[in-house]
Amino acid sequence: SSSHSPDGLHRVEKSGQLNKTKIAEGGRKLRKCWASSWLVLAGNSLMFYKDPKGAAAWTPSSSRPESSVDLRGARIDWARDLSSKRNVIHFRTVTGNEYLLQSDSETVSQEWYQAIKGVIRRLVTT
Ligand code: I3P
Repeated sequence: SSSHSPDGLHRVEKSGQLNKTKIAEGGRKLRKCWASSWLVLAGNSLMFYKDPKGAAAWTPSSSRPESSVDLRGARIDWARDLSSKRNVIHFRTVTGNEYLLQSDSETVSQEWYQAIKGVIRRLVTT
């Protein structure tokens, strides 16, 4: 793929829909609030957009992210006891923000896990 993020500098590694809930902010636990979100992985960031509800794929210039997290120093693993849902990714930023990311499709969750992990690893060495 050769599409670009809104700043035009970073190649989009991956984009797509996942279920998301933030579970901690700065190390403080939050009440879960699961919602569908459109994710874009580009550069050193994971960006969360309003879910386009399948009507149209996200395009780089169409909108601004609702939020964005820095992947430098972030950690990712499979959530084991954090949810009753299946295929749940546990993602933590260096600032203590934590998210659960989930798809009913094991393949979709696996692809996101590998893509995010790949960027985190790459950032360790750059
Ligand atoms: C939560 C909601 C979540 C559930 C969470 C509940 O209740 O049902 O879906 O998490 O479980 O507390 P509420 O709607 O009243 O906020 P999972 O679906 O991830 O299991 P938890 O409190 O055990 O985390």
